[in-house]
Amino acid sequence: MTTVCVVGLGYIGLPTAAMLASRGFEVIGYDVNEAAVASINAGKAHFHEPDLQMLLSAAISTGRLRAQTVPAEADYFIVAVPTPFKDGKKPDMSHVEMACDVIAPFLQPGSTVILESTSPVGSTELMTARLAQARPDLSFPRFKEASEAQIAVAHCPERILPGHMLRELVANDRIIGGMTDACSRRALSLYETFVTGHIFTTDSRTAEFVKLIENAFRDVNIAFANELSVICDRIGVDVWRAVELANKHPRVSILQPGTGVGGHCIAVDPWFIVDSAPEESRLIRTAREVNDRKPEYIFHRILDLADRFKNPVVSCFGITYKADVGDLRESPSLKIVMKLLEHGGVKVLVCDPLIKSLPSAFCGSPDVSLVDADTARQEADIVALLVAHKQFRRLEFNRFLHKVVVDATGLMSRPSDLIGNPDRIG
Ligand code: SAJ
Repeated sequence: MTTVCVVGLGYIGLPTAAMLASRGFEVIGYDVNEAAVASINAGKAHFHEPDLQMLLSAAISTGRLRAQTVPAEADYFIVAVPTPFKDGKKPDMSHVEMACDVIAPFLQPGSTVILESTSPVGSTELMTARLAQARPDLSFPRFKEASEAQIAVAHCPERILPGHMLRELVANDRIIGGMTDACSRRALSLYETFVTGHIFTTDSRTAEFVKLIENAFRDVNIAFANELSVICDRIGVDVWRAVELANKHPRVSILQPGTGVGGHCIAVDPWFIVDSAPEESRLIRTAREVNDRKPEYIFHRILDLADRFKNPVVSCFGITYKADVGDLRESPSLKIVMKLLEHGGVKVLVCDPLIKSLPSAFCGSPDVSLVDADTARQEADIVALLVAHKQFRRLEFNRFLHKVVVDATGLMSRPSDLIGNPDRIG
């Protein structure tokens, strides 16, 4: 029986572990978070993702997956830990380093270590060097050198989209970048058991860069859309209609403006490119800055409109980081609500069907409460449409016409089948 140790049971590691268990592997999930480990062993996912709960329950009940707070010996190690940035927007690789230190004692001749976390170029080589230093008794690959080593190391960046993770885990094409061709082949033998998309192999540095430019590409394109929305406000053009019509051109496909870019990926990864080549990454840096400025811009628009009311009530529709996902990480809409509360002088009503309670940062504030859509509409002086959840696409917007509306989503002006689906435009 082939064993896989998945290091990090978060948004990427847990779906991957459950998927591998469903394919008949014996999977040991390792995480330092004791509460998450206990919840997983009880068959309960510690975050929401469509179909994950079902897959996890089956994996636990068949005994193919178990979670623990120590790693175990395995044929494959998949490292799926966070790679955020630290001060100065520099990559923080401490979780990957810790993962190396903790799995090193469990490596055995024939083990393959795969880094899935999005990482700066050169990380797989650094990871290999760190493992080699911890285990001088084993032979490790050297970048692009032909000779075979006992341990294989490769990068296989995750590509799955929150909200569609389990489908994309299987269907998406994958890139594998081995330290050597032999390493790529060993990693390939694992992924080809469950990936139905194409799997392309390359070297580790190229694979690292490919992942970074995928997310930077999206960031730059969203920044273009966000810049257009600000220009359109200035010159009095409906940005949604303009984008829709521009996209009728066969070679134009503009993304959708919004409240900014949230989540733990697109708002972070482009900085890894900027850090590696600061002088040369002017467009990528500017795109990050344009997207980061968007929540501030929307906050000021709301504030300007609030001026005309004595005790303004602002109803914010949506605070998660994107449509149809209950994840608040780095949410631009959440930042807007925070800024309104910090500014004071406004009462904020939050309506978001995907969250059960307000984040703890708000607890105790008398100026904010979580309400249903009817209350949010009825009590609002200003309606701020911040996230295009599908529940909001069904709202009757003619009932909002007497309200002052700030629409960052296009909910009020776009055809409903295009909203929340930026990849199907025009
Ligand atoms: N957004 C817009 N306008 C758009 C599209 C997105 O404002 O037209 C905003 C969203 O509201 C959200 C942010 O951008 O705040 C990011 O959302 P997203 O759906 O573009 O991407 P993520 O962060 O959920 O997932 C991305 C994906 N990368 C790409 O599409 C290139 C996913 O495939 C990656 O696996 C993931 O990053 C990751 O983990 O790297």
